[in-house]
Amino acid sequence: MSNLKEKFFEKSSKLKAEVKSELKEHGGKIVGDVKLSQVFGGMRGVPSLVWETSKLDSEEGIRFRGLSIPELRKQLPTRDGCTEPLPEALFWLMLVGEVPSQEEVNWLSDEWERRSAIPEHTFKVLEALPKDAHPMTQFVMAIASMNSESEFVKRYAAGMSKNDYWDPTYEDAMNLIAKLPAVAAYIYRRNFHNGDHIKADKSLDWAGNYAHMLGIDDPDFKSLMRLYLTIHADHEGGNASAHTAHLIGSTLSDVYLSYSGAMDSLAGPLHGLANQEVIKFIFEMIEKSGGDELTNDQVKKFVEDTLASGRVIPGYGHAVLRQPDPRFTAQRLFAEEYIKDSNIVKLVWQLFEVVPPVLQGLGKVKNPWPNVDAHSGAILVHYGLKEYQYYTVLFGVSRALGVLASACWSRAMGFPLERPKSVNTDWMRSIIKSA
Ligand code: CMX
Repeated sequence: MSNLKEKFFEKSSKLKAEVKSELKEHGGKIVGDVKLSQVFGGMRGVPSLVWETSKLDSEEGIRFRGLSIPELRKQLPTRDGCTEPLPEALFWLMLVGEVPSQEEVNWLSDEWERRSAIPEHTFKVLEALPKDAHPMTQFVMAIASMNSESEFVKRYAAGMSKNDYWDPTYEDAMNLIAKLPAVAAYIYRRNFHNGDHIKADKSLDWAGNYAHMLGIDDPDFKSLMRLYLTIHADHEGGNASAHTAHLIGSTLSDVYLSYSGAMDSLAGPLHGLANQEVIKFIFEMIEKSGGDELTNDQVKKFVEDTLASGRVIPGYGHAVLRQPDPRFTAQRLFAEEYIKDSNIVKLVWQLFEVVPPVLQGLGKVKNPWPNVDAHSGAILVHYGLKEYQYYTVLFGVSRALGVLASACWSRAMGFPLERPKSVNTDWMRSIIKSA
């Protein structure tokens, strides 16, 4: 057994036993009230999920096993002279709660490379789809098609004990994460580079190799990908994609199917697809305003016109956050260091000045600040990745790290089938009457 798997087994078995006895004694403790407005309002703030890998604070933003994004950038191992953290290191941290050593991270890069082969039929599934099928449609189908490889499915069919569920889930999670960059790069090259595919460079790390297979070998772009794939990796359990994976996984569906479902959720414009919507919005603004050097008044007019047409401002607002998203700030710092002269990046910064007061003025938007999706596209455009229909796939490659580390925990802890109570409007009226 590898060091990582062994550590995970030790830690999860210990926590499982502790939680079992704590729940035995304290399981009846009341943890909060639920308001009717929450039942009808997308369950905001209702505590109903357990997620070990990260925790979101509305003011401070995300912490991965207690570490903020600036702390990750300082503490996680790096490589090749790049100062950005390696996503491998974040996965290790999320899975076992420890910052890995350089040697452990190098082991994980090699381990994912070793597991990265993609079944031949997955390419056939992709090739059967029209070239104009949205990249997220292709990503979802490719991931689902790889469930032929699931160790969990094989062992369940052979009659596995509940106590062993964690083991093939760990194997599936590691295998799926290892395969995602090559699948995602295949979709990109198929759609936008005439199917001129690029072989993996086995000497590179997970993110660096993904950049290479996309066809962008600039070392700065590799640094960006390491940062990008780190900061998008997890946002606690209640966000739509993570929650979808958790729900599907709770039926004992394997991680290929549950992660494919997660990607269906990520593909909505209120969630991960917002990254493509942001750059589309910026391109429209440039086209309508007649150039990419605009005054704040021109930017404001475009924002107000968008709102007046009944649309949202993509990249702004959040269901939990009430401050600028630290993932936005991390990308801004990157852009300030590497590409501060890009006009599109400058437009992102102008939007940051203009949008919050306009949204505040509407009097209903709970969070007028930028989220993670407000910045990413402008940086990608700078490095030549202009095909914005593809952007959510990048997000999806990253999100696997947190969601699949959490899937391991869910299996190890033995979490049950998820089954919340639904109600109808008659129930709501009876509650109002009885009050
Ligand atoms: N532009 C215009 N209106 C907005 C807005 C925005 N960016 N954000 C919120 N609002 C509106 C809502 O549509 C809602 O209006 P109605 O009452 O007329 O329906 C009102 O303000 C209250 O919404 P809220 O409680 O502040 O926000 P929610 O928790 O309901 O929704 C989110 C959160 C992200 C869906 C919303 O802010 C939004 O639509 N943002 C734009 C899309 C986006 O960037 N999504 C990406 C989020 C990050 C991610 O998951 O990747």
